[in-house]
Amino acid sequence: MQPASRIREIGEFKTLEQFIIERQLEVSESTGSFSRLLRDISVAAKLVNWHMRRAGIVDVFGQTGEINVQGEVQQIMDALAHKEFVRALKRGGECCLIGSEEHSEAIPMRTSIDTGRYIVLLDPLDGSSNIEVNVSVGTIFSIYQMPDDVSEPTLESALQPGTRQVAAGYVVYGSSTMLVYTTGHGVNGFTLDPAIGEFLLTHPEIKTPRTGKMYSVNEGNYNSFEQGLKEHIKWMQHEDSDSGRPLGTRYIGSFVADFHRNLLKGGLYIYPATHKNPEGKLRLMYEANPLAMIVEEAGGAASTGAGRVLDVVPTKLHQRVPVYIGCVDMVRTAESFLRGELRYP
Ligand code: P6P
Repeated sequence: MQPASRIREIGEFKTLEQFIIERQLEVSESTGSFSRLLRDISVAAKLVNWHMRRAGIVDVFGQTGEINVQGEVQQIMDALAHKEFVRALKRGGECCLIGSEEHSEAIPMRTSIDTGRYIVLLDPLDGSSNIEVNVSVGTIFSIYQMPDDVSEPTLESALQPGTRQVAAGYVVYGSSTMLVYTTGHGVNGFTLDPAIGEFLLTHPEIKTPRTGKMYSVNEGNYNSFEQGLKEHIKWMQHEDSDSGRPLGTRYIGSFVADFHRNLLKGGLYIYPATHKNPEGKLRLMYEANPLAMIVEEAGGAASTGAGRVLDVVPTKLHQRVPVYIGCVDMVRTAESFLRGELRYP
């Protein structure tokens, strides 16, 4: 008789706070400041999760015509998420500057008593157009330290290449709510247990496979793709059982959700330059860079097609880049097609 699979007691799971304290030596000057910053981010994530889980209720009210669900709910949710993160970071006092997709300018956070030296760049709610159809959405955050030679936080002090991030993470509000982050010492995933209001370490030391059987791209834009990408897509669709092709396609229209699935199962997410978005659609500072840090730490790769995402020297807070991100072998194959080194047919 097979023994029943052992159900772990809740107390066996390490909470995010316990994990952060245990690991705080990873980030230099472990004065506890970084630990408190991450706690502030997790508090905001729990509040956004609370709003998210009632969005459906608002949606029902919206169907009575009382609330314009489509635009307002999305706008409410984007603004709400932004507000929760700004409020939590302001109260925490560890953050000196915020760059948010929801705010055109960088937001200074210091008051006279604050000495925080962390800069947080974030997309408070990525993919929010999916909320009213109950598809997973996410928050993405990137953390830098103020340069040592800078006393007052300015936008310039935030515009650092992705290689200088001290930490990066995302929250995916899906069938469960997970927070995944790295400080450059492994990637760890925490699942929110709403019953106790804690993020629990459920996915320690996440590693992504070298290759995968899935790719994510909006093929509706196919005609505006550059030739190398067109050939790459047709190559992935070619029937060749020896090489495991054709690959499958999964494209949710929510970067965090597509990225998270590909991180765990293997895959390649592509948002290239298109006629409508000639620089690509995804933002470098608070979408591409943080997920690039995570995927590289997990053994994957992230490219603009022309080079490493993390090496891009930023010039603007909201600049966009093309993104090829996921399993290292799949990203390298994409780059080879884009350079014309690989051809199809
Ligand atoms: P498209 C959401 O707006 C987003 O930034 C990503 O989350 C998502 O992957 C992408 O845009 C979807 O864009 O042009 O395919 O609808």
